[in-house]
Amino acid sequence: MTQQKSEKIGIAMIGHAFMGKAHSQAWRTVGRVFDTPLEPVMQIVVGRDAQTTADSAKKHGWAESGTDWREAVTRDDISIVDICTPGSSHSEIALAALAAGKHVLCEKPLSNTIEEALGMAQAAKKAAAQGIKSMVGFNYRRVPAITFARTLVENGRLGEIYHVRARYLQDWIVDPEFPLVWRLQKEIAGSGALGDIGSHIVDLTQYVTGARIEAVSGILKTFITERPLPSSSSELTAESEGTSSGIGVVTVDDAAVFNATFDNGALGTFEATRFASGSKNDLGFEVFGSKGSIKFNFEDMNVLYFHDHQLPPSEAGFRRIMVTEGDSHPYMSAWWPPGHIIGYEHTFTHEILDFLTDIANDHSPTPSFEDGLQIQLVLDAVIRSSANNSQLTQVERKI
Ligand code: SOE
Repeated sequence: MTQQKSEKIGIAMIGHAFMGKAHSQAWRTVGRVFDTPLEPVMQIVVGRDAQTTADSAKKHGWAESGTDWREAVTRDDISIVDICTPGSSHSEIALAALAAGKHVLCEKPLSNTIEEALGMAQAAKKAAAQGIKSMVGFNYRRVPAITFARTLVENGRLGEIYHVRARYLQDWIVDPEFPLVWRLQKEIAGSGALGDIGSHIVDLTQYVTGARIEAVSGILKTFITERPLPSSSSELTAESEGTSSGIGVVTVDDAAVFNATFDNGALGTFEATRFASGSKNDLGFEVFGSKGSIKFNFEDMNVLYFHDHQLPPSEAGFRRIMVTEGDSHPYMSAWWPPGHIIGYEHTFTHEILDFLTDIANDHSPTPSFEDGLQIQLVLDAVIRSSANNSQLTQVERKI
């Protein structure tokens, strides 16, 4: 099903916290920077509390606000549902939206359980036959330097891939007095650092290398097992509500480390932690191959380091490439002249540009819900490995 150029397309966004803010920025900006094939209409934002959602609508540029997502996803003036809620509600909302014939952009991770992720992937595949598109919001794929890294690998510039190393280091909960927010509650978040930030580095390394993780050996750790309950009831869960002492139990991992084997023969090492004191959002990866290697650090996100191993040893070493050349690097022609760098929020604009373009051109967006399911299966294998003395554990295939 293709839609005509510059046709308006109504958006309903469910959830308006950090990801809702990032997505709102992208919906506002995409048509003002890129020649989008469809003109997004920011029709309604839905949240749990009427007043805070109305305030968010006004601040972030939504025409309406509401508290009933079931009503929003069935409206005739809505064609895209953008899910920006915690993982516990992704499945219910996505299944309803797909059944209503809406295109769905769903934040990562796809869902908190394999069963739900499988159901979402199956529903998305069925809806795709009717021209309905769906995508998972792994936004870092849309960092120009990361898209460029994938191009280098695809063009054979790294040759045979031997090693993949990835990290995602944060430190926002090192303080034991940090409250028991929803990201630390299994029934809402599904898992801790593993699913929240580990999912990003699983997606990125598979995207850049084009390979898939086959088996893992992992360790999960919860450093601080109890925390003060948050003041706002919205952050409380059934389990923690009513706890007399004002202290709740942390039910997710604080850190995950795992080794991996890829189906292209490469070895992988992964670290995802919220206890790397001093590291705020240190996402990085390195890929080492027979003909060349790359290094990326999100804290210097406009740069990719590339080593061409075919150069004479006298010239060997990692070159610092500014990935800002509009004529040769992805997305950059729409922004600024070379060297005028972009930031975190631009990745969401690129993600939504690609989603709109795929809808308009009747192309299948990536990462798909099937890709999201496969990532959940990798995370599930890490959990099973950690529970089994870090035994090497096969990633199940349910696709
Ligand atoms: C919290 O760890 C978080 O907001 C993640 O949920 C996002 O996916 C990541 O991009 C930034 O950190």
